[in-house]
Amino acid sequence: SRMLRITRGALIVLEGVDRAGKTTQCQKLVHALQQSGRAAEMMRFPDRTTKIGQLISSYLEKKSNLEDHTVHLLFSANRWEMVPLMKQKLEQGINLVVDRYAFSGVAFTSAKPGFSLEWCMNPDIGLPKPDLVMFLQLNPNMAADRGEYGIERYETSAFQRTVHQRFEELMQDSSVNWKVIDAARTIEEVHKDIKLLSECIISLAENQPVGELWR
Ligand code: ADP
Ligand code: 2DT
Repeated sequence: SRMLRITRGALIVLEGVDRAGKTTQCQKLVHALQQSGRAAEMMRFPDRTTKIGQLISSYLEKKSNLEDHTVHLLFSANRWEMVPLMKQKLEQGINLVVDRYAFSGVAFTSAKPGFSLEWCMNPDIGLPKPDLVMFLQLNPNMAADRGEYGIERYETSAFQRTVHQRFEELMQDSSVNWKVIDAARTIEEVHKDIKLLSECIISLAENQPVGELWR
């Protein structure tokens, strides 16, 4: 027909250890896409604004304790509760730039003793699959140079090293479109790479349905 077809937006995720520059780069990417006339919005996980997000936030701030399996499932539920909104925005042609996703979920919980990668992945199977996951690669020593670790849970160099190893294992999975970005450069240099990769994937994604993660 001669009706206008609205092409879908792309789901773009930034992952990496603390201090790698995820938030900085998500904001710059959204801005750059908007400047070039594309609809783009940022999201982040955990989304601390929902009821589930408030439970998570209180846990991360060490104001409450939660059993390890329980908190893992809350992080996953915090993604699932946003899925209807995410799908709606993608269908409306809005590109979503997401600061952390299921990969952080798996990397952080599986860094705890007794948690397999497989167990951790299960609750996130079937989430909207990112068209592109950029891993901001930065060695933990350089990350530590970008500022003191904060007081939140998980913010210790020993734990972050294990998290980094788990991310390396997740990146072996070729069903996910991983791109490793050298995050040890200037903010502008890193941004240039991220923008180029994102523009490419936005064009490619237009003609494909949104996939299902790990299925
Ligand atoms: P993340 O979201 O991955 O934890 P942020 O974007 O919050 O990282 O950045 C952490 C800190 O490092 C901030 O102070 C930020 O200004 C700084 N930073 C971000 N990218 C770079 C970079 N490429 N070089 C130097 N410092 C950076
Ligand atoms: P920031 O808000 O500073 O990114 O820190 N985390 C995150 C998990 O343990 N599981 C998850 O599913 C997600 C998305 C990473 C959030 C902290 O919570 C951790 C750091």
